[in-house]
Amino acid sequence: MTYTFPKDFYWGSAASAEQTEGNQNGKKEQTIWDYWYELEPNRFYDEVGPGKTSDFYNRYQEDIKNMKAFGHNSFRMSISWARLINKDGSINDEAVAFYNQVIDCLIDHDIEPFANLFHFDMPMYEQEKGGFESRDVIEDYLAFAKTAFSLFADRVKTWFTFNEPIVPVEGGYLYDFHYPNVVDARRAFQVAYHTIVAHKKVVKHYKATYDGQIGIVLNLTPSYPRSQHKADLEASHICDLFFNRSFLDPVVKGAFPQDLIKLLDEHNHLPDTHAEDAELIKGNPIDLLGVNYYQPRRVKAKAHQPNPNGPFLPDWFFDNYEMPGRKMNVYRGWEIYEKGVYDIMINLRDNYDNIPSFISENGMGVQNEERFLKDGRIEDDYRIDFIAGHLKWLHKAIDEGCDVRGYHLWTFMDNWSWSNAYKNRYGFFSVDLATGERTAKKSAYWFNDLATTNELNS
Ligand code: BGP
Repeated sequence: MTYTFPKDFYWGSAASAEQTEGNQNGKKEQTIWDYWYELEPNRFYDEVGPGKTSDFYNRYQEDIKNMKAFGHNSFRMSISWARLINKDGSINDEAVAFYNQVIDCLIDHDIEPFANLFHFDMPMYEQEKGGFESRDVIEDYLAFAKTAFSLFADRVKTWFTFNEPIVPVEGGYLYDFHYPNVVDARRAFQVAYHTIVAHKKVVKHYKATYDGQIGIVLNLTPSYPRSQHKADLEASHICDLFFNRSFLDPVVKGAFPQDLIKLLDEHNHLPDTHAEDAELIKGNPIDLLGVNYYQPRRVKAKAHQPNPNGPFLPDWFFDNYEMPGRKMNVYRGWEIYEKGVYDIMINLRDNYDNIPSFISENGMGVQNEERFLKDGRIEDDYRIDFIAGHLKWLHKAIDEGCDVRGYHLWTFMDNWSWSNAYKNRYGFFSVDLATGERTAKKSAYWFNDLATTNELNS
C-alpha cells in the first residue's frame, strides 16, 4: 500500500545543543548539566557527561551534508542560552559566529532551520538565581530570546520557545532525574507556571516584531485508563491534566484546565501568580505545535491511599498500569503504541481548534545497538518498522482532517542523552565515539526514499 503525504511536508530530524555540540568546544558558560556532571558523575550512565558528544560543533558541515543526502528538508536545532549569553549579560561573539554558520549551512543545503530556545539546558548562572522558580529569570529568558531573534530571525522562520517544558519540572522538582534534584510539588508547579509565563512573553514579543511562525514542543503522552470503570477513568483524567493539559491548554487555549486549578487549590498547591499574567496567558496563542511522542501512559485507580503526610505528588491520584500483551521496545523498555499519534492528532483536531502541528520527535532508542552491525552498517529494521507504523497512523489522521505538517525523527546521529548518556541510540547515523566517524544506518537510506518521494510504501 502507498501512503502519500501532503505537499511540503516537513521531513527531517531534531537535536539539541547540549546533546550534540560538546561543552568543551568554543566559549560557553556552564549549564546545569555541565555543573551536575562535575558534582555527581555517578548519576550519569557509564559516568559519561556532556563533554563527550557527537561533536556537532566541529562537524556540522559534514552532518548537514549528510542530512541533505538523506532526505532532510528541515532540521530542528536548539540555541544554547549558556553559549549565546555570557554570565555578565553580554553576547558571546563566538557563539554568534557558530550559529550563523550552522544556519547558513542548512539554508545553503535547502534545509529549513527550526530553532528552539530551551532544551533542558538552563545556564548555571540563571539556576543560581533560582531558575524558573524566580520571576527574574523569566525576564532574562526573554532577553535571551530577543537577542536570538535579532541575530537569527532574518533567516530562521520557525521558532520554538521550549522543548518538553514539563520534563525539567518532573526531573528537577518532582522525581529527581535532573538538577537541582528537588522533590517538592509546590516548587515544581511554580516552575511550570513561570515557564508558561516566559513562553507567553516570548511569543508576544516575537509576534509583535517578526513575521515567521512560533510555537512550543510538548511531549504529549496520551493517558489510557485500564478500564471504563469510574475510578480508572478518573485516574486517567487526572494524569492527563498533570502531564498533558497543564501545558497544552494554556499554550493553545489560553487557559489552565479548571479541574487542575480546583485540584491544586484543594490540596493548597496553587503557584503564586501576578495579576497581569492573566491577560498574557489568555492571549498569545502559538502558530505551530511540535508534538514529541514516544510512548503512551497507561494508568489505573490507586491501589492504596497515599500517605497524607508524605510529599504531594501527581501520582497520589493514579498508578501506572502495565497492560498485559502490550507491544514493547525491548531494547529501551518503553511501550510501542503507534495509534497514539493518531489519538493525539484527533484530540488536537477536535478539542484544540485543529492547531497546526507536526511530529517534532518520535524515535526508537536501542541499547547496545552494535549487536545489529552487519558488514559495517547497523541493520535497524526495527526502527524502520517503528517509523512506518507511526506514519501510517499519522497519515490516517491527516486523511481525517488533522492539520499535520511534518515528521521529525529523534535524532539525526546517535547523541548524548542527559543522565542516560549513550545508553539508548536513536540516530539515523551511528557515531564512533573514539574517532567521531559517522555511518548511515539502514533506516537512513529508507528514510531518504520516503522523504524524497513523499510516499510511504508498506
Ligand atoms: C526526549 C528528549 C530528547 C532525548 C529523548 C531520548 O524526551 O526531548 O532530548 O533525550 O527524549 O531520551 P532517552 O535517551 O532517555 O531514551
